[in-house]
Amino acid sequence: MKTILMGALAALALTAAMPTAAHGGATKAAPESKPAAAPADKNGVRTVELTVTSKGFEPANVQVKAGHPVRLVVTRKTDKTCATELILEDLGVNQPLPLDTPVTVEFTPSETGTLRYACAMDHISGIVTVQ
Ligand SMILES: [Cu+2]
Repeated sequence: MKTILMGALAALALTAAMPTAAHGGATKAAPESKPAAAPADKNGVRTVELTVTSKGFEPANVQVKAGHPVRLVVTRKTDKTCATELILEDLGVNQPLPLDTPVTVEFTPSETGTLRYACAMDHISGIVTVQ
């Protein structure tokens, strides 16, 4: 599935992130203890992994840099949450979060500040801090 949304910022695209390994088995160990601010890869894209657990979005605050592309990889790991989608209003993002399936939200923040995202009912939220 591929969805292109128009947003206030350029180069916003959502793609389903299919892991290279076949999904469905419990074979993939998730790196749970990554620091919130991941280093940029060689293409300058900063990949930030988020999970949705019964506690909400984790980590709930990540830091990125203005003018640098960001790739959020979001995996919902529980059904005990109302966060079955991620709404990032400032960017026009409304991304469904299928269970145990990483989905990718890519954008390039143009200015410093904070981008707030939340579930559809705005109960559970997190922040991307743009520096
Ligand atoms: Cu909710």
